[in-house]
This record gives sequence, structure tokens and C-alpha cells, in this order.
Amino acid sequence: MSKTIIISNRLPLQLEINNNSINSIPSVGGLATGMKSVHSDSDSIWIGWSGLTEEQLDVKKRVLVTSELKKHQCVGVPLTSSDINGFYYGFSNNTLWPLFHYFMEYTEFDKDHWEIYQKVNQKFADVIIDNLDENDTIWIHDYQLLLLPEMIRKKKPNVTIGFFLHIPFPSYEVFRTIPWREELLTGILGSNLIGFHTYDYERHFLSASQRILGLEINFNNVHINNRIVKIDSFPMGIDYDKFHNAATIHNKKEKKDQTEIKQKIDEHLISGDKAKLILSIDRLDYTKGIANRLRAFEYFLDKYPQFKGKARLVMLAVPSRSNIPQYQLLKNEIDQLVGRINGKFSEVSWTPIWYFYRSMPFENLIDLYTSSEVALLTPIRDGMNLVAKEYVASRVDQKGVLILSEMAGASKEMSEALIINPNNFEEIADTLKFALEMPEEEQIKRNSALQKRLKRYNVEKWANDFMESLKANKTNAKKYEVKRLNPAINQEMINTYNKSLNRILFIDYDGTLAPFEKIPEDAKPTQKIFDILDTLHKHQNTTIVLITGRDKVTFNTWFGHKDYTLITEHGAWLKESNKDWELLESVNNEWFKSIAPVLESFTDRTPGSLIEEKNYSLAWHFRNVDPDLGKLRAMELKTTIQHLIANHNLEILEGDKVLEIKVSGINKGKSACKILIKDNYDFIFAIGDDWTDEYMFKELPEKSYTVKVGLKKTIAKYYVDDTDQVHKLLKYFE
Ligand code: GDG
Repeated sequence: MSKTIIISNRLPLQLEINNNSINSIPSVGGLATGMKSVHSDSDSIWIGWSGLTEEQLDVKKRVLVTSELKKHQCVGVPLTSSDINGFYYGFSNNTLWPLFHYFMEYTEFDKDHWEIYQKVNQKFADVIIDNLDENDTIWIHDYQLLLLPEMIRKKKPNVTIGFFLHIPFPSYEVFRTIPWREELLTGILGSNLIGFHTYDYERHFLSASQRILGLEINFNNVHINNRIVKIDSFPMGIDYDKFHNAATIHNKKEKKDQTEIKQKIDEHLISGDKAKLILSIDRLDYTKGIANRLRAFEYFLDKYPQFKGKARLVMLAVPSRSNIPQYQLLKNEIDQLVGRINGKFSEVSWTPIWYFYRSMPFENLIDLYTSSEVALLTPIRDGMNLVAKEYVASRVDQKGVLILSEMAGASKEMSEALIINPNNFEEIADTLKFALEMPEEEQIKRNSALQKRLKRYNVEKWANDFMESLKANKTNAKKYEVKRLNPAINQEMINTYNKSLNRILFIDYDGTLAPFEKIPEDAKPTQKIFDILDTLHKHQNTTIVLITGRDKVTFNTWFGHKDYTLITEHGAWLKESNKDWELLESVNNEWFKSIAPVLESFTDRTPGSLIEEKNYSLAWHFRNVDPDLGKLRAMELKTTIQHLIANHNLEILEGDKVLEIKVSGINKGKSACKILIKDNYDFIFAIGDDWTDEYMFKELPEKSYTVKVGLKKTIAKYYVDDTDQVHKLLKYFE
């Protein structure tokens, strides 16, 4: 029986111990709600920290905690207070949190914290392994647990792991500053699926993986250690019905049943003509732009004094991480700003800012949402921002205007909101005025579009989409597994080989026999390669064909002294055992003079690229070019020479980080067939890593053994992971 294991730093409940009894209150946060449908599945467990340190628990209390957690299908990870300091307050919230939100000035790189972060991630991994059964699916949440996927994978290579990051993933330029960037990336890449709120975070992650770890990226797939990791965006939704229904009930309440805050709000609203409430709700965090918002509101009142005495900012700042110095400083700054602004503008019957520094019950939150004409949410950076969505969902009358920072992930999906730059006070002030004066029809038009989307893509749908994608990934991985050469297929192939009377083996060179080097000339054959080939070559009735896109001169220098069959330049030249080179295709290189200058101009402005001039083709290599620039220039080059090649009967062959221009109709498939028809072979084998080898796989007879090197799309029957495995495979024939 397989189950789902959800993992987050904190478990979705709060524990209270009084004497010898224990009480638990379920958390109401976005994550807890979002995962409810996944977790309520009877076969799911949630692993995380209970909120109580080891020091707070004696043996008796620990037993109580464990059994209380078990009732909620939860398992605790035991953490000490020093773990919490180094791992949570230290590395998670003093390194990763500020850096991932682009607050470099607050980012600390502390080796001790890093060590504790690793240690605590390992503690999580150990608890997971203890609770893991074969075929379980794991879903890990957030930046506190970046190393966990790889730690689990090390112990359980075949387990299915999903990871979701709730905060932004920063640009490569920022991420690269972390001293432990490789470890962090490798850690996350232990997953099968990695989810982000937005496409921007996704592309930043892909770029970091490519640039820092040099990994191959194929669309949104990262190739690592012979696995494919899928990277995708899943914008998190909210429990729409919960907010909408609660708001509906609140709107119907009679005065006597209303909360105190609601009664106060109503007093304000009826206090005068055009009295308006502007709402802001966040955890008190420097990323949320609370100080900027206050200054912008001050600027607004200065610029548009007609709103004095009418517009009021209701600001709820929920205490958060208050033992970190930056948060204490921020709290002081905000206290002072509120005091100063209130002092500057207050009238006997009106204070511009109502400031609450505390957390409020859900009921009050709904009151604030339903009574505020405007929500002003101006984070400097925010992974998503669920408050924006909750505000819109709670507007049962579909009125109300959302002003939202473009730096919040939510702005990508909420284009009907008024989107502002949180650093532009002028824009915020003008937008506030525009919002406060927006006609009701327009408010309804915008909100109804927003509500429709929020209702459809709610948090349950988000969780299901992620899980579906994770399962699809599992199935895909299985599909690949079917093609992977395994001992049974190897044995069957060797048996056929041994029984056959006349064998031929087509072997590609770069990326197959020899690994890629920065400079093509450096990929010389090693003694090991010669030994493997010589052993095969000595077998009776066995023809070894080295088939390459390389030029004849290089190949002749490397292999001319051996009497294997050599095919170079994709089939332009052939050298059979003990014979001279012969031109297989009648080709010329007259066209070089019109194409070469174009390639040179691209090489000049693309650092790291180089031209390889072969007898009958020109290759433009971009393996050492910045990966994005390389792709871009290759596309540009293709477009530029498209019309030139048409005049010369040429074609462009796209290899691995190389574009090759050559006379059309010459390819490895055609040349392999020319060899094949010369004799009657009853064992045909072909192996290659590149797109150009696909011609060969396609043209060879059905009964052939075709093998692709690396997990790329292929029509070959089987695949192996890398050149090491190619060597091992060829040695089997010995
Ligand atoms: C992280 C990312 C991402 C707030 N005050 C009270 C209260 N809340 C609830 C809100 C909302 C939640 O807390 C806050 O969620 P946010 O998304 O706005 O922000 P973070 O806490 O920073 O969350 C963020 C999120 O993860 C999800 O992936 O969107 O970008 O930073 O649900 O309603 N709830 C109650 N009383 C309060 O006083 N009951």
C-alpha cells in the first residue's frame, strides 16, 4: 500500500501542554488548508517539527506529544533549541529568506548556521526514511528543507519526491553569491518535480542549475545523474469557498452579533460622506514593504488633501520572527512612522492610521476584508501573497479595489487588480486616488473576473495539479526505465552476438566513446578506448565502424594506424580496413567562401564560440558559450544563413551545442547503409549520443540493436547513461 508523505518545517497544528494533558489546535494557514485534501487521504502522514523543543519535553510529555500527533496522522522531528536557532532563525531566516527576497544587505553567511542547517535537514531525512515504504510519494515544502530531497534520494534512489518553494527563487546573479550554492541546488534537484509559484522563479532556477552546475536543460527538464527533474510553476490558490461563505454569513449578521471591530468600522464608515477604509494585512516582515506603504500613504495625504478626514489606513501587522534583530528594528521603524503620520494629520474625529500589531481571529479578518473599499498590498518581494486573493474572494458584493505590488507573485495572475511598483510613491498615491474614486461598475467588472479565476484554481486544485504532475513524472520515469539497458537485455544481446556469423558495430565517437572536452581537439582517444576497440576488432567476422561528424584529418591522425572502418564528416569520407580514404559523396566546398564570413562574424561577437573547418562542412561550436547566449545566437545564425544555404544545396545539422553546415543528403544513416549493403550481416549494433546519430538509428534494419547515450528523446531501442556505461557495454562483447 503506498501513501503520501507531506513534509514541512512546522506541523499543521499548535500544541499546548498543561500539566499532564495536551491540547492541539489545527493551524489555519494557507499551507495547512491547501494540503488538507491531500492529508485527509487516509494514507497520508505529515512530518515536521511540533513547535516544542526537546528541552521542553521530558519522557512523559514526549509520549503525550507523539500520541497526540499520531491522532492527526503527524510525526514529529525532534529538534533542540540550538537546532532551531541555527537552522530556523539562523540559516533559514538570516540567509535564505533575505537572499531569496533580494535583501542582500540582511543576508548573513554563517558557517555554523550552515552546518546546523545540514544537520537538521538530515534529522528530517532520518525520520522520513524511518516512515517510508516502497512506492510512497513524498511532497516537501519550502526553503527550510532545500537539502532534504537529495538526502532522501541517497538512501532511497527510486522514491518519488516533489518539492514546492513558497518564496521567490532569485535570479542567478543573486543566488550565485551563496557560498554553498552547489550544495543547495543539488539538494533540491534530488526531487523528481520542483514547483514554484511563477514562471519567473522557475526560469531563475533553471538558469542557476545550468550556470552553476553546468546541467543540461531541455525545455523545463533538468538532466542530473541520469535522472530527469521536471521544473514547473503552480500558482498557489486559496480556499475560495471558505472566505466567500464566511463573508456571506458576516454580511447578514445583525448588529448585536457583530464583532467589536466590525461595529467600530461601521461607525467610521457612517461618520461622514465618502469615509473609506484602506486595508493592509501582512506578517511584520521587511519583505512586505510596510514602511514604504506608510510613507506612500503620507505622500498621498499630502498630495490629495481632500482625503484627509475621510480615508483611513487599517494596518494589521502580525508579529513574526521577533527575536531576529532586523525584525525588531523594523517594528521600531513602523511604530515611529505610524506615530509621526498620525501626529501630523490626526483630527479630533479622525486618525489616518489604525494600527494593529497582533494576530486576529479569522472572524475579524473577514470583517476587515468585507468592510475595506481598498486593499493596499505593496510587498517589495513576495512569493505569492495570499492576502490579495483572500480579499477578492471575500468581496461578496464584488465591490472593492485591490492595489497590488508587481513584486508579488500574485500580480502575475491578478491583472485586473491595480498593479503598482512599491517603490514609486507617486504611482501609489495616484493609484490610491483612482481606486477610491473608481465607479462601482468598474469595481464589479474587475472583481468578477478575478473571482471567477480564484474560484476555479483554488488551493485544492493547486495541490491536486501538483500531485498529478508528480504522478505523471513517476510514470514517465518508468517509461525511460523500460528502455534502459539492463543485465537481462545485455545477456540476450551477447547471446545473439555470439551466435551470429557476421557482425557489424557502428560506434559514434564524441559523447559516446569519449566524453566532451572544452576544446574538440582535446577529446583524444585514450589507451582504454583503444584497448576496448582492439579487443572487439580481433573478434572473427566483426567489423568495427567508427562513425563521426569529425573531420578526416583529425580522425586519420587518431585512428589512421588502426584498421577499423572509419566514416568521417557524417559520411562524406570512408576508410575501410587496409584501404585508402575514399570520397563517399561527390561534394565540394566552393560554398565555404560565402558562408565562412557569416560564421566568423558570429564567432567575433559570441565569446567562447569557435569554427571548425572540415573538408566538406563548417561547424560552429557553442559548447563554451554562456548557455542562453549560445542558444540565442544559434537561432540567429540559423535564420541568417537560411537563405544562403538554399542556393548551394546545403543543410544545417544541429548537433549537441554545434551547428554544422554541410551539403545536404549526407548523413550517418545513409553512409551506414552504404556499408551494410556490401555484405550480409546478421548482427547489427549502433550506438551514439547525438541528434545526428538518429539518422543512423532510423535507417538501420529493424532487427538492429540501437543504443542512445543519455536520456534524450530517441528512436533508438535502448539507452545507457554515459560514456562509462558505453565502455562497460562494449566490454561485454569481449
Ligand atoms: C509565504 C510566502 C506565499 C495573516 N494575518 C492573519 C492571518 N493571516 C493569514 C492570511 C494568509 C496568510 O496568513 C499570509 O499569507 P501570505 O501569502 O500573505 O504570506 P506569508 O505568510 O509570507 O507566506 C508568500 C505563501 O507562503 C504561500 O505560498 O504566498 O509569498 O511569503 O492566509 O490570511 N490569519 C489570521 N489572523 C491574522 O491576523 N487568522
